Amino acid sequence: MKKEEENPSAENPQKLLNLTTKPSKRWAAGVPAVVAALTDLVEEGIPLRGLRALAKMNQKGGFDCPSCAWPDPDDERSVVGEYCENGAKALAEEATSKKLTARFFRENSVYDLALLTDYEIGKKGRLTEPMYLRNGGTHYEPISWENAFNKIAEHLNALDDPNQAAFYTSGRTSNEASFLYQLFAKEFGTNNMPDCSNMCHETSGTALSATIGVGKGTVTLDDLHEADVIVVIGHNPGTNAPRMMSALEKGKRNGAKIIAINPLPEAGLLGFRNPQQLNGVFGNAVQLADLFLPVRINGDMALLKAIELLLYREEVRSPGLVFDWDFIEKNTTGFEAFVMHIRSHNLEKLVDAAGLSIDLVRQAAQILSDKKRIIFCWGMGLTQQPNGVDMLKEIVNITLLKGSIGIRGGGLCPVRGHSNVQGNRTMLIDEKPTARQLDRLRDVFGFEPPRAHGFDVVKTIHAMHDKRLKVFFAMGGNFISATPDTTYTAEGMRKVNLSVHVSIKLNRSHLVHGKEAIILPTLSRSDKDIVNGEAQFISTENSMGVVQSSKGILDPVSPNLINEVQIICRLAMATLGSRSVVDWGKYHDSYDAVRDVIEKCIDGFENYNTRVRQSGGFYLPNAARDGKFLTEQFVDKAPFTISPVPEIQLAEGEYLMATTRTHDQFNTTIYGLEDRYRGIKNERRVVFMNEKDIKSEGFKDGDVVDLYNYDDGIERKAPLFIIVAYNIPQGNVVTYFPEANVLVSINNVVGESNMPAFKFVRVRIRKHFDVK
Ligand SMILES: Nc1nc2c(c(=O)[nH]1)N[C@H]1C(S)=C(S)[C@@H](COP(=O)(O)OP(=O)(O)OC[C@H]3O[C@@H](n4cnc5c(=O)[nH]c(N)nc54)[C@H](O)[C@@H]3O)O[C@H]1N2
Ligand SMILES: Nc1nc2c(c(=O)[nH]1)N[C@H]1C(S)=C(S)[C@@H](COP(=O)(O)OP(=O)(O)OC[C@H]3O[C@@H](n4cnc5c(=O)[nH]c(N)nc54)[C@H](O)[C@@H]3O)O[C@H]1N2
Ligand SMILES: [Mo]
Repeated sequence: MKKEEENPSAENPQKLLNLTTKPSKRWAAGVPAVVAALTDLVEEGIPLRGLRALAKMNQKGGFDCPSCAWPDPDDERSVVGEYCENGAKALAEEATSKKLTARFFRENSVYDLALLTDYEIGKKGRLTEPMYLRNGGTHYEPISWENAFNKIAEHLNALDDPNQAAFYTSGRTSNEASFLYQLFAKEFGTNNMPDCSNMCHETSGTALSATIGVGKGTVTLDDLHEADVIVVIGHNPGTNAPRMMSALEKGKRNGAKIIAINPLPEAGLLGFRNPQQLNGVFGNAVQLADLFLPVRINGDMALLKAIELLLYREEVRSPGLVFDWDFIEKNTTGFEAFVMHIRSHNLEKLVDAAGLSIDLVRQAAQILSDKKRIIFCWGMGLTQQPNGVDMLKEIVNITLLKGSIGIRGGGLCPVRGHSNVQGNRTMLIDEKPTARQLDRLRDVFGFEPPRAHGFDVVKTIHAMHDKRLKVFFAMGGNFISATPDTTYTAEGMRKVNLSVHVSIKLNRSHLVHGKEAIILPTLSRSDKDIVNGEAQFISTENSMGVVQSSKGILDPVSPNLINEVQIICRLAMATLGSRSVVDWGKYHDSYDAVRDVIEKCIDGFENYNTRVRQSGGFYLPNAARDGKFLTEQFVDKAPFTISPVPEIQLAEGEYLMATTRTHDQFNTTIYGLEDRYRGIKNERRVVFMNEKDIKSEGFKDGDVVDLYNYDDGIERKAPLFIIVAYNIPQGNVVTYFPEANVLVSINNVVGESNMPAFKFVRVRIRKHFDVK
């Protein structure tokens, strides 16, 4: 067989680069961040285009940063720039003037492109026209928009059952496009709407809906400024929400104590030099965390229970000082059983399971004991654990004991990932829509939406394997690289008849594809979006429930790009034709018309078109933020919940691995090969390991090893990783996503939320012998 006819590997090329290491940093941002931000724009060849766009990013009337979902200040925006280093990198990545033309695809086979790393693929430039890969084809060829839509429609209409198609969403998609996308899927007849939330904050939504009656956080940015204690647990703000650092700094200046809980001493948790203020760029770093707890991977449940036990003991000693009795009585249920449960624990055992010293845990409880304005912020370190839902419910327990929800300066703060991932869900992109939401759509549009729950990400992958899924359509994202069990997922993807990706750049999911494949290029956040001669704006919802407008300002790289709203409308018209009762033509031409109908279908969007035009946008209602807990099952009370402390047994030579992001990537988009804060340069295939473990295994820092996982009795191997001695708890290792995804079993999921447990992977580590 010619190599071009073979299936290319679904993984990044397994070769090493040229690692150099430095000691990890004890503070984040400052001058290096400013320099890094500007370097990327220069490297993409767009210093002017880029700087002009940066000046508009996250400013009122400008566009929403395409990177993370951290909110913008309600009042003053920084004059130095309301963006961070990583926002600037995200912009450089999409605003690049490099283009992929038909010629590029003619000269490069799919096989050859798959030999490149994600980093190299991403740097090739923006997609400029629709491309089609025929069955058995080796190269993508240009296809007209019309033919592309007809081809997809043909495939969709040939299905025996609409549930043989799945419609994936990544979290960049605007509110307007998201709403139309789910409407199309439902009118077509399926709730198969897997999305990146199924790998990200599904765990938070599940835990919060069950306990406080809303699947979102309850705090605003001002709450962070006014808190007494901010706990940052399982999250790396210096890298993944750098503008959160300004809020932490302000909170700290106003007197808040910060507790950081993380197996790694992340630079952004320890200190900060604010690059948005001149004294921050050049002055001394502000110390952020007052207390750092280097918890063992998955040791958080034991830690949280230990804190609860200490708080309980303190309350017994000083009644009324620690617990908020009025709040507990008025708003909660299940307190007695919960206290009995907490009392039954042994403090030493809990502290031991958390991998911490009793002294550190006591200090944490001490900081919390007489405070009420407490905020918990969390990220993937908790949501991607097998018992993530339980752990978040445990955090809720603490805030209920303290009466911290629904007050200024207190509450729950899941730090969302993608810039509009929260908006996607509000717009009903959800494989489990509620009867109430569906009734409303039915009443507004006059068709009966499907009621059965659809596939989430993990179920989609299984359905690909079993050939229950025949068409896979993705609105953004990089399904192959973002999902677990890379080899298994790739096998599944290759079984579908057609894979379609709406994308701004080429990525691995276009190279590991269905029997036929289509790439539809689209506009990015920073691009001008002109419809019928008029500049349009879209809207998004940030991590704190603020809906605001976003208007791109850059000239698109190609005249042949259309926006996501138009792609969906044209797809719907081609597929449903006269079967449809929705006026797709109207929505195709006007985002205002889309917003008008969203207002009719979803609560909280009254006068959407007017309010979204107001400077700074508007807050969506959030009952829990107002101290009301609309839990049906518990008749408007927030329940205390009882969850077990997991018993983790590791066999001899087995380690627990968490996969994380470097400072130089946005998920599967790799900006560069550095992880500056952790002291890593020119390599992504590294495994952070405790010095003592390195020694006891007979390894040395810098040794080249292979990593193995044996879940489900299958050997999964990730070859060629370099050991880096690091300040990490014994028995734990950390690698980067997506290189290590091949090791994560598809069956290693979070209870209830069914998310892949990307931060709880059992691995074995062996020397790589055939290294020259
Ligand atoms: N620049 C940039 N910004 C981003 C992204 C990006 O890739 N690049 N991605 C976006 C997306 S989609 C998301 S979801 C967020 C992700 O943002 P984060 O939630 O910060 O994601 P991760 O980098 O995966 O790392 C989470 C942290 O969890 C810690 N951790 C691992 N295991 C445990 C554990 O058992 N307990 C505790 N307490 N901590 C643990 C890790 O050491 C790490 O510091 O960021 C968003 N913003
Ligand atoms: N091992 C491991 N795996 C993980 C994680 C982890 O921590 N560890 N984290 C998980 C998390 S939290 C998430 S959110 C997922 C992310 O999963 P995805 O959302 O699927 O992945 P991304 O890398 O964010 O998607 C990047 C692609 O989106 C496309 N894109 C960018 N902007 C736009 C746009 O405006 N429109 C369109 N149509 N396309 C666009 C680009 O072409 C780019 O290639 O990964 C998950 N996977
Ligand atoms: Mo995410």
